[in-house]
Amino acid sequence: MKIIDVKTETFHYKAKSMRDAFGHGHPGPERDATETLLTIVTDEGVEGHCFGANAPVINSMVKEIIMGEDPLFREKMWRTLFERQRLAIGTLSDKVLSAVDVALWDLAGKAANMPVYKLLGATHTKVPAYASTMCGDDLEGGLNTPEAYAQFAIQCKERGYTAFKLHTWQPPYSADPKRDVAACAAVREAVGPDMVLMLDPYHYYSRAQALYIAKELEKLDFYWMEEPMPEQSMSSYVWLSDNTSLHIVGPETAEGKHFTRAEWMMHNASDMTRAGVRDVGGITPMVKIVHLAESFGIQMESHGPDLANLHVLCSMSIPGEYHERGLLHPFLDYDVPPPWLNTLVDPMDENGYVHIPDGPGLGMDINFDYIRDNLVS
Ligand code: LLH
Ligand code: MG
Repeated sequence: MKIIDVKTETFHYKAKSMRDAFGHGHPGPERDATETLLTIVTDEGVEGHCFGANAPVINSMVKEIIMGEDPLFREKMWRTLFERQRLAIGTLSDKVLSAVDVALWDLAGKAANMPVYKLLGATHTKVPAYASTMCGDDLEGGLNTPEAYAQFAIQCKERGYTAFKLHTWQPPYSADPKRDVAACAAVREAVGPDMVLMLDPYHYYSRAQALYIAKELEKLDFYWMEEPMPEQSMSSYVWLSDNTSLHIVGPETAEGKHFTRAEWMMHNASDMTRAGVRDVGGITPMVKIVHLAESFGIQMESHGPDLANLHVLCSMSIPGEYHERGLLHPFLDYDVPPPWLNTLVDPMDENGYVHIPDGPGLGMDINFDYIRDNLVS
């Protein structure tokens, strides 16, 4: 089998959320937006897909590297793209590597007529999800006060979630450790002792501020906290983990793929490691992190609602406990699929479990008619 084409199709849709000046998502007025589908085509008619591709970089850099290759030589192509990044890190990002690698896994699954999680070696068909909120805002009825988080947590509990993660306030809204703790306390009070709770606060607190929050979360019986300080400073995380019994999760956004996760594990910088396909450059490096974590007896919690993460999670023997479902907000309905998909990639039952699609490859049910009808000319 050979790759004979690498296509990107960019299409219009109406978005109901927007990004603020710091890049955080919030609900917003309906606006025109675009999405891009990457398709890797073979001479045997088997194709692999991934959404969220960067069309200019795929077309100008990736295409010439993978054209003509056997699509099952994923490791070879991933390694070539990784080495190519050294002199092109500004353009050939880990997100681009991820889109290519995920499309190649989708293709491999379709060629084998098997879902990716079974190709990897399955352990589960369903995993618990946590409700992962958007960051705090100042919207009336939104996530503007500790009480608003408490009300939303009750709503999520009623929907079936057994776990809830607060993303609290970040600039342009004022980040404040005391308000974060107040929101966490209000949520614990509202949902009772059994719901699993996590916090992902402002990512640039000092050590003292992060430790203050951690100590308060110990009292509130929180499960974990992630990214309260810049992850470039691994020693800050070694220090924080040493000083609290709260589980510290990371790194999430630190660059460096499985290499960085290995360093953090070696230095006991966190209690649970973290990876998402888009952060680390695809399923291929993420599986390396999973095996590394298993070898050290460390839990790996996946980042982001990507279907590819779910496939990795459903093939892990050491947890990987939760699927991150979100980002959620009282104004938005997460259970409606985007117009380019006929069904949700992570449907959740009333007991808070997400079930993995069992179709070949990633198992996405793509609405190709919608894409064709809305192509950017
Ligand atoms: O800063 C944010 O908007 C969130 O932290 C976001 O990146 C989210 O994806 C996250 O960290 N989830 O765990
Ligand atoms: Mg996070």
